[in-house]
Amino acid sequence: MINTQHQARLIDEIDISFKAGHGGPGRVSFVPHNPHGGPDGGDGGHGGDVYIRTTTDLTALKAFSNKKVVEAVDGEMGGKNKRNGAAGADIMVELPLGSILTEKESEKIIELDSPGSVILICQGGIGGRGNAALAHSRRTTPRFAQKGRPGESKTFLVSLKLIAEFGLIGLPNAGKSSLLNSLTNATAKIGDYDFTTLEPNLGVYRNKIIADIPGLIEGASEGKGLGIKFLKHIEKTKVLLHCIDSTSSDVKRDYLIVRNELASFNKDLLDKEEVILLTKTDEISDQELKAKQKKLTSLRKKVLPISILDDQLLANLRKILD
Ligand SMILES: Nc1nc2c(ncn2[C@@H]2O[C@H](COP(=O)(O)OP(=O)(O)OP(=O)(O)O)[C@@H](O)[C@H]2O)c(=O)[nH]1
Ligand SMILES: [Mg+2]
Repeated sequence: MINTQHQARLIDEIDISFKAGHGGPGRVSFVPHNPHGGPDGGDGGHGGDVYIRTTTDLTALKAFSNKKVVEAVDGEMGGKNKRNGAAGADIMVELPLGSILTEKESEKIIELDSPGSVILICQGGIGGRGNAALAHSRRTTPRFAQKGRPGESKTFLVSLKLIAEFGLIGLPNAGKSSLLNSLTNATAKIGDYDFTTLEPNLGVYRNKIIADIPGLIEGASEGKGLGIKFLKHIEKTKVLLHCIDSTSSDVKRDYLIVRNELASFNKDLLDKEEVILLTKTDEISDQELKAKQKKLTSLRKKVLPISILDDQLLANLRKILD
């Protein structure tokens, strides 16, 4: 679980059992008021299936904190007059993008890595045949019917590892969530104070996922601020978008603080492609911007001025994401 101070916690590991519906039993019945009418019991209905749909709502696991068993509906018993029983309703379960499902028994792994995709996780049992369907020339009046078959049932450990192509990182208040909202459909909370973001946010830009994670501070690797545990969510990203507030008095120091914390978590993060975004440039003069860009040149990284109030600068950033 990701530890946050004030807000609900983002659940990122949980056991969930899925149970598809049992097939309904077939019916034993005979055509009434007619001694030669024969059997007319209908088949049982199919048990409901359990499907999983991948959602970009990262908090979707919250729904399972009190409800760890998800069951589809059983099929109904077959009716008289050869009517089949109603099928049990299927159930659609939403799990967050980046979930890794490990089946407890088989240890088989399913990764949910494409938004909106739907998979059948547990198939409902077929309904039993009624005595009408069981009759044939040598057994014209069966006085029995089949039971339905049980639905599949599986238990998974669901653990969440965000899959994003781009990861927004930086000190608190650098403007990460504002950028996520400007670039994508996300509606992350924005605030002019540190640690507005307590849980990672995701946004989708042209089918590519951008993750915005809580701000890092010096000593985060020793647990300061919100810590660095959530850096696991950017381990899979291709490119880091490192936000540095251009109004800061020492942009290079800001950069190095965050890089140090990345290294403490996992040195491989340092080898990822990185673009430095000098944010909030509408708040400083052109001259000041030039001076600050110059301070960062020794890092040999691409440095891009950005402001959520400047469409041209935002367009420049979009080009990098395309
Ligand atoms: N003028 C100006 N203000 C900005 C810009 N981008 C962000 N801000 C402001 O900067 C403050 C911080 O923005 P956030 O997007 O919440 O920053 P963050 O990096 O996500 O912060 P944490 O979640 O605390 O780490 C807010 O008051 C924003 O309105 C910008 O381009 N120009
Ligand atoms: Mg934020």
